[in-house]
Amino acid sequence: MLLPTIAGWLCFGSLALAASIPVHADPFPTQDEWAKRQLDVSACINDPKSRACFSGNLNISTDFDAIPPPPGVTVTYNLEITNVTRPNLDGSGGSRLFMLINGQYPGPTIRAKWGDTVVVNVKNSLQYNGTGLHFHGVRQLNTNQNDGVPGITECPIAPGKTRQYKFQCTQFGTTWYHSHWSVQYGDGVLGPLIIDGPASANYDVDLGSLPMTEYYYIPAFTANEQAQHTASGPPTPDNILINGTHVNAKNDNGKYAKINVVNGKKYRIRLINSAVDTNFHVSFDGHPMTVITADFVPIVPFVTNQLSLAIGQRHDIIITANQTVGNYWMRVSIGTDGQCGSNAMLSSGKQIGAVLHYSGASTTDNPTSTSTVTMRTTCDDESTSNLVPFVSNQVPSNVVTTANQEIKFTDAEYPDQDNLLRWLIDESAQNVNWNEPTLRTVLGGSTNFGNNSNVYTMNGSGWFLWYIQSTASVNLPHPMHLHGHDFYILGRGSGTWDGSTAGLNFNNPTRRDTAVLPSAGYMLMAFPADNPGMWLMHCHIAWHVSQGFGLQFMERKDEIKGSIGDTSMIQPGCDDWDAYWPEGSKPTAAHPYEKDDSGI
Ligand SMILES: *[C@@H]1O[C@H](CO)[C@@H](O)[C@H](O)[C@H]1NC(C)=O
Ligand SMILES: *[C@@H]1O[C@H](CO)[C@@H](O)[C@H](O)[C@H]1NC(C)=O
Ligand SMILES: *[C@@H]1O[C@H](CO)[C@@H](O)[C@H](O)[C@H]1NC(C)=O
Ligand SMILES: *[C@@H]1O[C@H](CO)[C@@H](O)[C@H](O)[C@H]1NC(C)=O
Ligand SMILES: *[C@@H]1O[C@H](CO)[C@@H](O)[C@H](O)[C@H]1NC(C)=O
Ligand SMILES: *[C@@H]1O[C@H](CO)[C@@H](O)[C@H](O)[C@H]1NC(C)=O
Ligand SMILES: *[C@@H]1O[C@H](CO)[C@@H](O)[C@H](O)[C@H]1NC(C)=O
Ligand SMILES: [Cu+2]
Repeated sequence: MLLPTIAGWLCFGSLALAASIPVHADPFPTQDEWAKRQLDVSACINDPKSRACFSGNLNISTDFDAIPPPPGVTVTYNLEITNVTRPNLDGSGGSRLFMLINGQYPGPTIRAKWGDTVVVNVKNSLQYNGTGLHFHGVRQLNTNQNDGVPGITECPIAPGKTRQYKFQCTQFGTTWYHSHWSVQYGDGVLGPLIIDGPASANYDVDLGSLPMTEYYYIPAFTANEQAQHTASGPPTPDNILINGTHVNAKNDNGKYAKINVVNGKKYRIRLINSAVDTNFHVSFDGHPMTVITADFVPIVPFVTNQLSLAIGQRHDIIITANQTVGNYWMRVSIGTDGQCGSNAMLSSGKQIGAVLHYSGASTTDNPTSTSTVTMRTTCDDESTSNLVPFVSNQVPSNVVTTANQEIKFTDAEYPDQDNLLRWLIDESAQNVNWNEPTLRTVLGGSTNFGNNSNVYTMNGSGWFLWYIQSTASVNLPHPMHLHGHDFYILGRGSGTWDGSTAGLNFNNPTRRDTAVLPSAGYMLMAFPADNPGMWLMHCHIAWHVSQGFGLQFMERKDEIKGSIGDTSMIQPGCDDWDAYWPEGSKPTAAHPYEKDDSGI
């Protein structure tokens, strides 16, 4: 199905080339060098000089879409979601409502190895909200029922109830998990997810994840109400949080996140944009970044002094601590061009970012480092020309003539409802029914989905090309995220796609799970129908998916039931939800609030 053009070890491994080439190859070999090497598999361990190896014959040349890893061990996490009132995380004084996992922000890091099975037991201890956890970018191969999307793959977890999620890690790298219930992750229900595996460049130390978000002093549910009405529009964030902390504009009680390094070593840092409405660009003073992933996909390493991340995207980077011992700024700039966002910190005069701290340097002084980098303020993600997948795959060019399907994206404003804004997919704002998840409907043999389910059919096992064409009157770029797949970006641009293959890339195009649809433009997304299920695709601006910017693919409907295994948890979950929130019910003492958005 996915034919590697760079043959990798699959084809060249048996050639008796220089058997004497050591496994501990430094500098890191190029793709071609990897392909030509005959390595001693038993010696191929993942250490600072051989990060391409993992274990056995699993390595960076293994196509994880084509070859699932052998099963590893099972790792189990127990997560409890509670609503709490806490002081503001940037030390600005005052407090606000949060919804936290095990009482912490960000939530606990879930960590497993490539091939392992992750089990997550979730308890909803919120007072008045449903919940559900989605593992962003995880392929969930043949486990659609564990994708964690209320109204699509499950009923929400009712207050006081529990739910177990279980999936195998067929990919490796960095991601995050978050609530997919309305805008709830904006109030704190999220955490990093790391799957250890090989890498496309060497490093000494893995520093773990660095989630970045904007920060509001008001709860996300309050901000969401404002964002839905164009008269007010989305509120301006008050600050940002990097790894859960930042200084604030008002006083100096907050603190910058510290990234701790020792002179002479190479560090891997896993950057995650976990925001609800903000595009970030990052740069380290005096420390160029070697970028090794685009979402879960390992890429041919490239070196840059600034890097862009749209919401939901991840980039793993390597920096070398080879400057004079001291403190250096990690600078973060915010996408503000074309009205894609703002932040109250921008006018504070304080540096937005974090501190790269060398062992031996002052632990109290802020950096005095300077930068020659002009930070971008665009609302886009990293250029696809920089993001070349390490395992090279071809997209069949006839995907353009056989299966391309347009998704028309527009918007509507309702003056009689206080200028309510809705985003429309082929004229329909998505609105899920929490009581009737579409997966359960399909498993029951029906396709009688509710209005505004926005279901698109993918029959058969071939390649599909979907293209989103935006002619919305409110012109904004949108970070589009697909569940259950990485998609191949054949092309994107402003204006209207003319339907021709001119300028499209079929030869190892960037593939990832989130990419930005340009303002008033188009994006062509190709992927094979190799994972039966009901898969959401949506804008990852939390306000926008809440306002209807979502659809779902019904992929190989007739094979879903036979391929996804145990679905016995769905009905009890729905029974619990129906008891808490009967279908069509008006607010009650138990659930005092209305559902007034898409539900996801
Ligand atoms: C690397 O992976 C490829 C594809 O999975 C495999 O054929 C090859 O034997 C592996 N090589 C080593 C040294 O592990
Ligand atoms: C939990 O949330 C409710 C409102 O939804 C609030 O009344 C209650 O005080 C919250 N509990 C805490 C500990 O913040
Ligand atoms: C969820 O809880 C928040 C905070 O208590 C509240 O503002 C919101 O209305 C609730 N949503 C629903 C649908 O109950
Ligand atoms: C972010 O914080 C976590 C928890 O304290 C820590 O383990 C991790 O190393 C930090 N990330 C970076 C890149 O420093
Ligand atoms: C420090 O490391 C970077 C990136 O690895 C490299 O480009 C640069 O030449 C090194 N600088 C010094 C002073 O060694
Ligand atoms: C769905 O839409 C149709 C056509 O607009 C309408 O007649 C019907 O009442 C709607 N059903 C529900 C449950 O809202
Ligand atoms: C998909 O297959 C079903 C039969 O399972 C058929 O009813 C439907 O029309 C097909 N849809 C498309 C878009 O090909
Ligand atoms: Cu959007």
